[in-house]
Amino acid sequence: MSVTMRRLSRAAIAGLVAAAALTAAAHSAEAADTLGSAAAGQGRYFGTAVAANHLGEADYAATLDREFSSVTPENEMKWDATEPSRGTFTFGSADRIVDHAQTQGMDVRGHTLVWHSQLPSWVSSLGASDLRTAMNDHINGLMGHYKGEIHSWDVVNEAFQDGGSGARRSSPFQDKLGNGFIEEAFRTARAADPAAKLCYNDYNTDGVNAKSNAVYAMVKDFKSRGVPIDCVGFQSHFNSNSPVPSDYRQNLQRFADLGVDVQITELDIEGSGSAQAADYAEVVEACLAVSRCTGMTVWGVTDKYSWRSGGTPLLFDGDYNEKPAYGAVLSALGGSGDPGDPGDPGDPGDGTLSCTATYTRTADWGSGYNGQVTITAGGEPISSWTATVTLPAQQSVSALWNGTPTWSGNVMTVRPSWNGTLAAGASTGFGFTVAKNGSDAAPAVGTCTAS
Ligand code: 9MR
Repeated sequence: MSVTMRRLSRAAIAGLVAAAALTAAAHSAEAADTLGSAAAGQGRYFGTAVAANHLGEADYAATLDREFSSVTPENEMKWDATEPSRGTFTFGSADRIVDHAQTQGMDVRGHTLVWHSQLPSWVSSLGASDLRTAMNDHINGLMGHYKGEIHSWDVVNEAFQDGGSGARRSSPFQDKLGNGFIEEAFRTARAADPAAKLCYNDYNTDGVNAKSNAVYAMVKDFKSRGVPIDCVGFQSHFNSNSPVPSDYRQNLQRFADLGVDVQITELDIEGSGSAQAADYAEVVEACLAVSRCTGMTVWGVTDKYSWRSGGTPLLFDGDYNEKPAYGAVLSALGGSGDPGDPGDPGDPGDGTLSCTATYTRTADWGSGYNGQVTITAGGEPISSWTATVTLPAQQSVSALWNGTPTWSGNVMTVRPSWNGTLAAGASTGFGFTVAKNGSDAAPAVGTCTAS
């Protein structure tokens, strides 16, 4: 689609956008009972990553449209999706997301212009001078197509190495263009769409550490020399190996003090139940405590489509039920649940019984291992649960505790032995011992059902 066509289509839906915005405003005036409306009450946006190929799924679209006020295309604006061969731009999937967001009155975050990953091989094989031209052409191509339609762009993504050195990551851009590529990308981006906020985005920069210190030094230098940068994105992918840092708020604040906005751009926290809920609340509270933290984005709508789906890191389970983490975020945002509202499936009091099942390997001795499945009730108390575990064909289970299994081929269906009754948000679990018989693959845990 050409830039001109995109502008025409935007004009055509302008009326719809205005109508949707009015509806959203009326809704938030009634009760801040969704993430987006509660965040708006705090002067923030609450967004999610979105995949174009799920927009046709009714529950996905309904949850997205009800709860979120901003979207980030999860993959559709990346270089491999938008310029798979030089000078040929393909915007179909990204346009679907942007059009959907606009009809719902949502903001759009652009992700991402210059990144070493999801980069077509034609880019990596260019020589320095051609690469510089290609980088600027790519920025101009994307930002021109969406000019005036993107709230914030992740101009450069993940340009620093992990670990203690604070060095730049090796990439075609870094290796061929040197440190100056980041500055050049930001200058090109500012000229391409002066209305968009220009962000640097990275992970493992959420606390004060060598990597965040290096990004901090770069932003400080950019601000002192007038290089155009407006915001820093903190991806915030957390799990037990990389928990929410205790100095998270302090780190956000020190960047804000440099004169840039900060945004939480890809939040997800592996886990379940009240522990996961508490971690989510901590992140939201940190953002709200920093006046220049302008919004938060979770990295997906539902656990079932998360890039870390095994870790159930999001706010809605695979059946779109609100998890305890959802309630914790909503209440940290100052919102209130609305029991009985048919628009809020999974609210306490709505009668929807649900549970989630998450798997971890707790021990391994080469020829065998122990697995543990944690069952967590959703927003209602439950009296029983059922979880399925599919074992790799070679493996066999020699023992199982705290559950009652029935077998069909290599699929084990487990029901409670003594531990069926769970309060809302409470957890139990069962364990089992497996002989690998030559296969080290992990079992697959299916959807949990509650009664
Ligand atoms: O969630 C994205 C996943 O669908 C892709 O396969 C993956 C490929 O690189 O990228 C994921 O999103 C990443 C984001 O673009 C940048 N920060 C890390 C995210 C998780 O890997």
